Amino acid sequence: MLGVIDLRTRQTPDFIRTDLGDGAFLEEVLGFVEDHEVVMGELCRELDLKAETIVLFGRPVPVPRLVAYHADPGRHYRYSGRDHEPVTWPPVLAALRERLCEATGTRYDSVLCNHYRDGSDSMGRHADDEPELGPHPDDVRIASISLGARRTFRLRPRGGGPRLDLELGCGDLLVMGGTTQRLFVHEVPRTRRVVGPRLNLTFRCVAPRAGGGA
Ligand SMILES: O=C(O)CCC(=O)C(=O)O
Repeated sequence: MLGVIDLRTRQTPDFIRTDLGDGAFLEEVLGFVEDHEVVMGELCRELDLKAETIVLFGRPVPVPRLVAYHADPGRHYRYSGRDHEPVTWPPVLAALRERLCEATGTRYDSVLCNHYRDGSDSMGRHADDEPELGPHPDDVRIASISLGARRTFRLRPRGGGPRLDLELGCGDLLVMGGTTQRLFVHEVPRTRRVVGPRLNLTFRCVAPRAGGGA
């Protein structure tokens, strides 16, 4: 399925599209955030980043990264077994969202922020297919902006097959679209390399919860 991976074609002057087969695709803009040092500094100060725990086999286990969830009113999000209330957008994050929505043509209403403090922080294998993202996983478009240290972003076909490693660098934008969430899982593995902090922002479109305000 991934034999086409080197056949990259430019869809617009900025977006590099990678066809993963069977309707799954990635779009990347390298260096989408040019003023990344300023943006990352402000985000680290202003985001609602928190250490979280999840319950595994009945015991609380620390999540290996800091997490924040910012969203429009009513956009609650349940993941890792926890409900996340929408927290308002700090100005720097709101400005980044505007830039992203203009570039992608998608009106993102929420963002999950993951702060990897060093190489021992990670994200486990999963797909972004929670019910809040809509009834049709093939319509889900996730836009991910990476800031700080370069880390490996790994995709694996759910049905087995070769994995695809992308090295996401500072300021890069990655959009996952089409059937990607149905056919693939993704992760950010731990690394023994000495790496500095990394902030990743995954912008999403979340359905408003009934009675939760719009
Ligand atoms: O940090 C990343 O690049 C991936 C984050 C991610 O998989 C997620 O937020 O669902």
